[in-house]
Amino acid sequence: MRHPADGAALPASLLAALRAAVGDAHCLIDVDLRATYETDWSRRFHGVAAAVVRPGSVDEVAAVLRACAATGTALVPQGGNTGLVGGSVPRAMAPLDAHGAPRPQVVLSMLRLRELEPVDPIAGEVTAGAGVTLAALRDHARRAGWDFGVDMGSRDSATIGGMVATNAGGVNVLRHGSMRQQLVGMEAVLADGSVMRRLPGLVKDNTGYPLPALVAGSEGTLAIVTRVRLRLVPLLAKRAVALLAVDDAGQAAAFAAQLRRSLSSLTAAELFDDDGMRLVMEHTGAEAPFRDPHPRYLLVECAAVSDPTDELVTAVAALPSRDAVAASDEGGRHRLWSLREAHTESVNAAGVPHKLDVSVPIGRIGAFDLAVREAIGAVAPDARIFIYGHVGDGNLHVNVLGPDPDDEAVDDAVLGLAIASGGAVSAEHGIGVAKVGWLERDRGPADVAAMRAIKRALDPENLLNPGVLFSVPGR
Ligand code: 2HG
Ligand code: ZN
Repeated sequence: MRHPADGAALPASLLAALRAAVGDAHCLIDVDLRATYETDWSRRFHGVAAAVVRPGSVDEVAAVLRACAATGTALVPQGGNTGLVGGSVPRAMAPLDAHGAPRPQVVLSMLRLRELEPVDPIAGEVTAGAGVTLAALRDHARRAGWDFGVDMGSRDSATIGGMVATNAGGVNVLRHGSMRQQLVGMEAVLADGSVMRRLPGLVKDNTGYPLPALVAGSEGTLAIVTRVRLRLVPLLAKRAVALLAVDDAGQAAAFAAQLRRSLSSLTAAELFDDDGMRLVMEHTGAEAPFRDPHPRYLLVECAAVSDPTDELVTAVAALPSRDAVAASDEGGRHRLWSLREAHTESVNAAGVPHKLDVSVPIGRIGAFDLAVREAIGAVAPDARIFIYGHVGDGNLHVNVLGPDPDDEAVDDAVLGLAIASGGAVSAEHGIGVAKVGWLERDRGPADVAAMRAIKRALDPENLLNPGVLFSVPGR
């Protein structure tokens, strides 16, 4: 059996404690068994874990945290490992202890916490374990006549715990909000191994600080989410999708706004460019939706109790788009959606991308889309640029292929422009390790000091995901 090659060795007493906590079979130290937990989905971020532990209950999570706390071991929580900012894999440079020695990093895989309770039909809520995938939750809700308000392309792998920890957004934010808005309660293990449990399913509960809302989006730095209580939304089974060819991102945003006003059934408004669509077509073999290429595309979806096709087609026809197609049968909707949803895998198949997930005031999306291409061209003239995202809520995913993964010039150009445009350096993917240097430039010193104070109060030894959000000394 091969063992970690990293300098940060796992003390024998800790290994014994971890094995006692989760069982030998779920404490992985063999190099090959650890491998998939050590590299992120984009292949841009990787590090060495001294061990990967796979607890099967909240008590086992608590036991792991107590064992790591006793030895100052860093914990890297991981769900489906679909994050895109390096927050769910070990740091490439292990964090150092007070004596300057590398601290071992243990990956805490939450995939075994898969319990899904029956839907509460009166409250319209469900309690789900952190390791339940989004697809499993959605199917479960639908079987009970409800739906879940958040959806995204990585639904088969992304887990509910990871999605809460990162406050994931996805394609339906303009209708239902992001993960934080779905939270009715949470169970989470704190750094000292104690358990915060707020799962009664109360829609209104103003009893003290809203800790679940704070843990949501904290990227595993404040607590380990083990279970959540989630609100469900009505199941709107009739759907229609339209794809509009447009001049630019500004026109896409203006059309999306008009559709939001005229269509109460609108659930999504997504943007992509022609280079992205060609890449997707090459990668997936999809057919072109229009005879001629167009600069940008706007994909919109409506969902309702009764068929929304007519109202969508009427509203789209009233817009001066370059061209438009619509589909309401499942195959046609899927074909149009996959032109947008297959962007991430298509970009990944073409290289190791720089992924800049930025938020921009919606009214400035058109100007930003043009300016950011120029800014990237100035620092990386040969780069391939693909810009897609959730135009209905101002979230663009700027993907750049070409520059070395460690070359930060493109990241600096894009993120600097996002701030200068009144936007944010992260819309939905988080800060992770990728944007640590940008937290203070975006939020300002007072804001970050308050965040650090919260971190110190809840995790004084910096055990939980060190190196994410805030920089720490590394090797
Ligand atoms: C999406 O909206 C995801 O498809 C991934 O947030 C974005 O590939 C990306 O950069
Ligand atoms: Zn997205």
